[in-house]
Amino acid sequence: MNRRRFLFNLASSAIGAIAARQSFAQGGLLPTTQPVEEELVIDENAASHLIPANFNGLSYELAQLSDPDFFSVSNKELIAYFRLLSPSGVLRLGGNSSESCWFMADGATTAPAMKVPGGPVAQNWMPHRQFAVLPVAIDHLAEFLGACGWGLIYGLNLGNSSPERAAREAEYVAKAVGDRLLYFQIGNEPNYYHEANNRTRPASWGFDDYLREWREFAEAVIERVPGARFGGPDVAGYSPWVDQFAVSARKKMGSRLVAVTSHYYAEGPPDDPRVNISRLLRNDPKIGERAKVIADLAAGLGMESRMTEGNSCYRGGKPGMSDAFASALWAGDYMLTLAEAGYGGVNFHGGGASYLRASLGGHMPGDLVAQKVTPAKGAYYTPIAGDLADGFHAQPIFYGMMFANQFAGGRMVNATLQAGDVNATAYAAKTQDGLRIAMFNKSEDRDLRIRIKTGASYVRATVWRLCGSGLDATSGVTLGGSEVQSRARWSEGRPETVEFNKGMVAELPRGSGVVVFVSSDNI
Ligand code: BDP
Repeated sequence: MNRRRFLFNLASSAIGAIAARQSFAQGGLLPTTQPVEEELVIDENAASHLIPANFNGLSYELAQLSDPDFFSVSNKELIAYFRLLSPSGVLRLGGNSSESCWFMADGATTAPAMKVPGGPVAQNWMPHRQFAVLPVAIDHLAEFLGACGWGLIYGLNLGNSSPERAAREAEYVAKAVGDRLLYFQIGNEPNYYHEANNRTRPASWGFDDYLREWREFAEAVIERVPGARFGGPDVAGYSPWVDQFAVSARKKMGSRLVAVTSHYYAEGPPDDPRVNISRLLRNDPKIGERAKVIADLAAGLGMESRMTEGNSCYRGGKPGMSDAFASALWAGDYMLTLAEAGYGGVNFHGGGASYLRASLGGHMPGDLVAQKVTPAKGAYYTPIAGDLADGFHAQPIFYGMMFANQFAGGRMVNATLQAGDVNATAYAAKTQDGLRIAMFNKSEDRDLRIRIKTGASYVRATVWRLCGSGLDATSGVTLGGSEVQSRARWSEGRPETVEFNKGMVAELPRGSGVVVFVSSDNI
């Protein structure tokens, strides 16, 4: 590319920055200011973790299987959305509802007894009804996964089931899903079982009880599925159970235990007025630090670490935040934080509103907030919204997941951003064709101009921007200049291409992200 074109592109990036500033400013939010000039230094020699091709993932309630037409090859639209996210992602089924699902192996199988906890319903956040999963739903799921090219993590009911029931279900799943089954999990967030708003177990129930029960289930599964593999403990938050389980279960199960898993919700609950976009986007180094402890522990024991469930705000998400552009920036940044820490994958929770509501004991507190913002729609954090009747569409967080997935298959390298006091982050990975660089400006009032410097020489770079008209915008999000259209149609808009020898200058307006594809090729 000649110098004139290079300058034109730099100018058009600057125009992009001004436009973004104006649109935020037009909303009456922010004054326009000069961009802060900073530097990003990339050291390609300091290569670390490989980001697996199946890094990207979704998590759904197991109860979603009570509709055998949902995960089915006839649901072509959903397959297209999955494939747009990743050609080789991971679907995790579980959630609170997995503790009230039962496998109806045949016409003679009856539902297990349902323990509805006592006390006021308003204070109980576990399902109050059961969901039957039929063999046909598993058959359809297997075909669906084949059409998507995705793998499966399947959650068995530990809360309200028996080892024998779990084993029969596991046997059917293993046979139907075959190689696409990565592993089973047993129980969803068992570290909450003893709590007052769960009560799946008595208040005195602890880790040793859990591990004993978990093993009984696992042994029963192994009897019917000799090659069964497991992940766990699938607990909520930064629980010490993660470390305890990794060490003790690995000791007992050996190489059958393949993954250390847990959940992370950044904020919550939605009806807490302190939960807002600024808090979601604030810089929290503890997330990466804690993730690194788990990833290192898992790797040291020969296992993968995966965040099998999570999102921006628990209890269904917060309208105006979890379904807004801020969630795209949060998700992209969070995924790459975990990739840098050595995680093998991340699954964002979502799915049909009715199943999520049921998973929360019939509650969806975001509705109370939504009355002021948007009409109540259900699960506010879901990456893919909609249903079979009305069709599906990509929510803002979906774009953040697409963005971060550009790093899948790459190897993280050192990226040091001098961003002063601006809330910004940067990541880089080596790929077969060169280098990928991601930057997020999570500040609400400061634009950045970043001078990127690399050790090696390259030829050119293509830039994709992650943009929204405001952090609270619930529509109009774009990646690479384009929105995801109906039926998951998306293609990169007019490419922004610049020369890249040992660096370039990138404009990074407030509230935006950029992924730079740096290539050693001339074409
Ligand atoms: C998790 C549960 C999931 C819920 C989610 C939420 O596993 O079933 O839907 O919380 O609170 O703890 O949104």
